[in-house]
Amino acid sequence: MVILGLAAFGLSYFTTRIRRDTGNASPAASVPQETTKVVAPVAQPKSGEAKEAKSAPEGMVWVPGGEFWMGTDSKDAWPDEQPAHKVRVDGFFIDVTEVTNADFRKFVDATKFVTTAERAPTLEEIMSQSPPGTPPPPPESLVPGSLVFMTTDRPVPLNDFSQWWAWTPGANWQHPEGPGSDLKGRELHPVVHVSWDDAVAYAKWAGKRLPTEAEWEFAARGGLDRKNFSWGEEPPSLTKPQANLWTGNFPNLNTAQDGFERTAPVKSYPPNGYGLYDMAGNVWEWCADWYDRDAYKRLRPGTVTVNPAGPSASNDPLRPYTTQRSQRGGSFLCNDSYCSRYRPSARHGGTPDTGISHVGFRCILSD
Ligand SMILES: [Ca+2]
Repeated sequence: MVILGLAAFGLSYFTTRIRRDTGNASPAASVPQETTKVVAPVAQPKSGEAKEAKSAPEGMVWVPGGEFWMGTDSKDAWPDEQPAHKVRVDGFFIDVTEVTNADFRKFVDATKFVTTAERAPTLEEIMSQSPPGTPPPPPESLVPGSLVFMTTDRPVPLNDFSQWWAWTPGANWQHPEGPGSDLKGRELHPVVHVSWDDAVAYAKWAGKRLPTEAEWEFAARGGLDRKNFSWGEEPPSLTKPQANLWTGNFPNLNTAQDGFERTAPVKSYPPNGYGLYDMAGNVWEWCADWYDRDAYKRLRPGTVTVNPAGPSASNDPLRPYTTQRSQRGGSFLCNDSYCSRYRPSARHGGTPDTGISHVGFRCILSD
């Protein structure tokens, strides 16, 4: 709901994001530091691991635990991705795809759950995460809704995000572009306009949970070691697209050369080494962790962090009045001229009560 407040107050949320994104406009180029290798599990498979793999719940695969380099020191890295550091995670089952509209429909039908975007925000919720002195929004603006991406009709300065994000009353997971839009033909597209709170509620209903950032990144790398992308080192291809990104000139010209202008049905692009689809692009995916921009910098060099569950609190000096949960994977809006965060180490934060038209999630299951 905070998103409404941000829309009304000049979208400071997005100011922050754009400031960061446009500060790193160079394409994500190759950053190989070592030859490709599959990261082997650091321990012998647990007893029954083979059995677990065979009995994977429907729509999930088993990702064996292991040790890997989390983050990156690539020249394309954002400060929050640095430094690369050793992490070990236990094995887990993970959804092969992002949670789809059909999946989410089952949850809503079973529970009558009402998402954040379908509820009117309160003034208190908005003001609690606004800078001091922010004037309250007009009462008539306190209606259910969400932010929807709108292609502009001409090139616009990339520091003026209000050009392409439109506060849209009535936009929610069932109406991704607002009233008049629906999910017909999009049953297998990832659900969007879901807040972190919504994603957690779905996961609990499904008997699963959101992945930690470490689990998500380990899975996204697909067994490759220190590669720039979830598929290796080759940059995104227009002839054999590896992911649903933004092709053309952001935000006014989307050539959809990768096949899709907005979300794509899951499994539209090749899977990574673990058989996981859309770990790059399509929609950002919520993770369990609080977002801490400086989390990696606090680690003691030379140590291996085991099963990190993230910091105890959110931290982002660029957004001091908000709390944020982590998002990973980038979206169909990612373009190297604007946001190259479809790399597996790339990170992002979002207020947990905010859904938007390019953020979804997937779940994992572990002991
Ligand atoms: Ca696309």
